[in-house]
Amino acid sequence: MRTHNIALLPGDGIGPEVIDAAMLVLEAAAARFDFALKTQRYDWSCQTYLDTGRMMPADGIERLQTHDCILLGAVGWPAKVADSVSLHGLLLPIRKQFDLYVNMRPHRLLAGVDGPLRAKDFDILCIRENTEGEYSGAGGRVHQGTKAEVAVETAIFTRHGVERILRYAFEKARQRSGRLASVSKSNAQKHSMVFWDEVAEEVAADFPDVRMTRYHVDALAARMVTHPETLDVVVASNLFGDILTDLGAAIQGGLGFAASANLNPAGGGPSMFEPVHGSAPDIAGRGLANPAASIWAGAMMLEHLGEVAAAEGVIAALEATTAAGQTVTPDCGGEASTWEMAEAVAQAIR
Ligand code: GGG
Repeated sequence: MRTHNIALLPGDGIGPEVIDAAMLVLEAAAARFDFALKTQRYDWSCQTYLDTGRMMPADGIERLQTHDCILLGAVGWPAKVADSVSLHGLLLPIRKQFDLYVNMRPHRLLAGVDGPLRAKDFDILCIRENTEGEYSGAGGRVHQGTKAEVAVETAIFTRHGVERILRYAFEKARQRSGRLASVSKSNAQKHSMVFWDEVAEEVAADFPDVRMTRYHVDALAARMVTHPETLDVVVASNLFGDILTDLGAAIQGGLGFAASANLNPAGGGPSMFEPVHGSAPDIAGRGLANPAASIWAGAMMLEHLGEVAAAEGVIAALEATTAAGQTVTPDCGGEASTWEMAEAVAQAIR
């Protein structure tokens, strides 16, 4: 039997709940579609940081390397650990170490889910650069705590990094509608974003069948709200992509629905799948979290593992559950708990 070796990183807050919920569904899919999931759980979190001074052990990356994929819940416990510590101690090093340079985030309305927009017929695939740009971590602070304090955060854009994310996005656009929106802010950021636009034009020359439109990020954000149906594949830098995909989550009904895949198309290490949402400490442990995003992320993982029929089965079951509207969490107007909604999705697969 085909066996896939998965590292589970539940993390903080609602992370463990949504990962348990996703695994309930993925196990149902494995049983139905004849494959096995071998899982290893790593409870690396802000609690690990408080106990050991590190978000993950020194050999954490080596341990993750042994798996086919990583399924991550959420990181962050801002009351106890600075968000910058949790992000730079776990999520960002995994993306960087495994060179997961593509962060792919689909935005569409699941059946039965009402987004806040009048336009319902949108299907946007955001491709976010995931290893450099504004999240490079380069910079520093001097004269801390004085009136002369200075903080510098350097965004690093390399030709290698910009070109490869654009090429990936062009390929995706070619497979879909042939339309690509490339996002920058080259009127204001005259070095990095002018460079982004130049590389985008160069890459575009290799894809004559794809119609690329360049947008400034502010204009693109407005268009996502006013005319989302005019957009298909959107490619953006790390920070712009992070912000735009929270907007994408909002228009698809909330962060509880937004899933993501962190991919290295060249392979060589595990790819990572995660809901876009954070740890939501205010609702942690209460069964209120919507498991749709982690289930959808799990489906993306199955597709990546070659289990395409199972991935489609998971999405179909999730949509059957949201369309029926009876066993959904309070953010979708229901009264079900995280686990009950996941159980309904799993039941629809079985
Ligand atoms: N589900 C993963 C998570 O906890 N994300 C929180 C977050 O702030 N992520 C920032 C990022 O995706 O770069």
